[in-house]
Amino acid sequence: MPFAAETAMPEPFLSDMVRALAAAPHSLSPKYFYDEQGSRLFDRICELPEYYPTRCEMSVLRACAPDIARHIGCDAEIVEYGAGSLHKIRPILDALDGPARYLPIDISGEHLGASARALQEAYPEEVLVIPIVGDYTEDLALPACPPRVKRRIGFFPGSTLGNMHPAEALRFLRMLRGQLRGGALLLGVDLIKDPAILHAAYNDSQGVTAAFNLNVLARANRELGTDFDLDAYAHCAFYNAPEHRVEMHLMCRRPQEIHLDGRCFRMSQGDTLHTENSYKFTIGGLRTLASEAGFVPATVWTDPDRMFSLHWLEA
Ligand code: AVJ
Repeated sequence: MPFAAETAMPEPFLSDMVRALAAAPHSLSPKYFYDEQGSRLFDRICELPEYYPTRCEMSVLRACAPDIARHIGCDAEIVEYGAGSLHKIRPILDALDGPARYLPIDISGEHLGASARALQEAYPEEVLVIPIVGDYTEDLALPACPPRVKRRIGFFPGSTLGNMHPAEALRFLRMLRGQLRGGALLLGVDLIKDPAILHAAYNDSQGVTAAFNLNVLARANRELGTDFDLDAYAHCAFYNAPEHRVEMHLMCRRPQEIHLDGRCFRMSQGDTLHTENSYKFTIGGLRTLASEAGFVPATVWTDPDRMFSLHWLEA
């Protein structure tokens, strides 16, 4: 029964939103972007001309798939953290010569279920797809490996690591190392580059990133019964060079009262809800971070323009 995805624990969206509104500076985890609507908007972001990370990472994955497949070997189990639409595993599956088990973990259950079914149909022989609905930032108990599986390979593409503060990233990598011991982690991270390129990637001309950012308020209205006036908030994204990160905020354009859980919260004009950090890395900086987490950094693959990097980290 590969598609009886395990039911996720209810997420603490309500308590996190209350906390975000109660204390300044207001900030909310970017994981709340990814409901059905948000996951669809994110897929559209990945197609935008300005949003280079997905394209660059896919080009590295395609170009280096044979070498990556050699690193993985056969009879491996691949666990993808925050798997989304399951596009990125395809070049790897195409290049693998032995059978594999593939465990995509994602918080958006329906999106994952549909993507997992499509992938399983496309690779009926080559791979067994076992979707897991859950929050991969928590130390989920993964199903035990069958005896045939030699080692577990983590796959964490998309520079999602960049959503975490450095201390949090270190803690998360340590947890992954615990899950992958004896195997390896294939980690994709975005690289520091011309701030104009970074700025454009998060301020696209079609406004899809703005819609993605604002969707978290729409989601709160739908799921928590808040009364955010979406029109009163502006998408705001910029590169914070000293911190090496792109920040996304929702900026309040006029004074607001927000009702939630029997309480009333106020936001003034110019106040922001900080919705995401997207840290950018140097290759050396990432390797140092990985070493601190207990990994042994090995091969690095990049595109010719060094926009994006994929790291093979022995666990
Ligand atoms: C999927 C978290 C890597 O930070 O670039 C895209 C999400 N936010 N546009 C990123 C995102 C705005 C993306 N990550």
